[in-house]
Amino acid sequence: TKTLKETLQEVIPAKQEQLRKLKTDHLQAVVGEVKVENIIGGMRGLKAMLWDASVLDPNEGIRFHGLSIPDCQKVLPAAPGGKEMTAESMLWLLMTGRVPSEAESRQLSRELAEKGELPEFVEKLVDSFPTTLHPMTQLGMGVAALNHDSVFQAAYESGMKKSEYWTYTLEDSLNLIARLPALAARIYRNVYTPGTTMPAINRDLDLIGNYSALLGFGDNHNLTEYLRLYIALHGDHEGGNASAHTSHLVGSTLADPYLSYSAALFALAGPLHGLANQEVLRWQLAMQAELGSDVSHEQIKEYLWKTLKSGQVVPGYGHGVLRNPDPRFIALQEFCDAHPELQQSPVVALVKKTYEVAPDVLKEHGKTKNPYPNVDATSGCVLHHYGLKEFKYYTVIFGVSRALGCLTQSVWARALGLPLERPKSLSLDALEKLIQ
Ligand code: CMX
Repeated sequence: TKTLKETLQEVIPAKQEQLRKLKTDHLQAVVGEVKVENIIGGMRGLKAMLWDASVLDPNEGIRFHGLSIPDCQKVLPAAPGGKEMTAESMLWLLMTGRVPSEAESRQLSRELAEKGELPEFVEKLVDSFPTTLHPMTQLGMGVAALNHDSVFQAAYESGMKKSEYWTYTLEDSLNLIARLPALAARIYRNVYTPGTTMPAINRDLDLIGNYSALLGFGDNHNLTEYLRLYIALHGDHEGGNASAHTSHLVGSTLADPYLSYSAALFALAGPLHGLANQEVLRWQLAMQAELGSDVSHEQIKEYLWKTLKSGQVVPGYGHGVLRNPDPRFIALQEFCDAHPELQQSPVVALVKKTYEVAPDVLKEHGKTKNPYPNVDATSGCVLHHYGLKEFKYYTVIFGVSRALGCLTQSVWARALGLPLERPKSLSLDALEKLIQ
């Protein structure tokens, strides 16, 4: 069985060659045009980044190296005793473009478990945060502090060669992914279950099996399985989304993976991006509190209009790229359909009922280009049902997941020698001059 690093060593030369050919033969080829719309419209639709691990189609949704979500659910190895794909399997696919064997996936689980302990000073740092500090702020700060042990930074200072950048970036990335469960779980325990004792990391468990146990939910097999699916699905969503793009930009300065991923986490912490899953639950619970649990479609419709008329967005709906229901939303809904206990949950039922009404209301409202749900519309209600009710924590779970894609790209950016990112900006006057 090869390690992840050995497999990467095998696949990197072909990609380097692909890039070399583009550089030598096609540097001047035109792939699109820049309109004023792109410049003042958040660069929506502008083809301006290289990101190999996943591509987002507006209608079909995400594909990871060409594999759709249902494909991944079929071929990616699950944890022993489980059915859902693991984070390690997804990481292996994202990094190498290959589907790992069970043995490869298990070996990676073992490697990550062995690296999973936090340095003591980071434990102390996290323990010193006020419990009122938002869990995402705590996560971003904890990740940034882990750069104390960055092997990339140390090797850069001692003069490593460019061709070695990716190996140190990989080592940092795996160390960071390995430590995220302990960091994220410590934040949860400090804020929500203080005084409880965290178990030690179990070297025979997968990353998310350990995360669930560290959080205190190790006995809940269905929640652990849900977390595996959730984290694999949220792992990557091409490069232009705010967290991925931030990580890529910061990494392009040769800041180490800890610094670039902590920056990404602060982008994820915005309500238009990852924080939406927290907002969805807050909004659905407020709806439930106002209308009771047995609500009609008509009542939900009125509640949606109330939200819209008060100038707020409907959280969990709309997307910068997608123009159909998000296949991640559908995969999580299918998880609900397959688990009878979730059919009994009033919040899961409310999310489903909202989905039956919201697209038509948003179409009539007429603003959003995509009236359909994104993954955040449903991801929180299942956590809530299984007892992970503290919705301010939900984006942290997203943050544990998105490391898979962002750090994969960090490794590839170094393997391909991608340059510092530095687009051209224009002032309003300069823009006006250009269009005269
Ligand atoms: N409810 C109400 N209005 C919405 C809306 C929603 N769910 N989604 C978009 N709109 C509005 C926008 O605010 C914008 O209004 P203005 O013209 O007044 O500024 C208009 O519709 C056009 O927006 P768009 O082009 O369709 O959407 P954007 O690409 O600009 O933004 C997104 C995408 C996700 C920020 C937006 O749909 C939104 O705010 N959704 C709610 C928050 C959310 O669920 N975010 C999570 C996204 C997934 C993720 O990254 O995790």
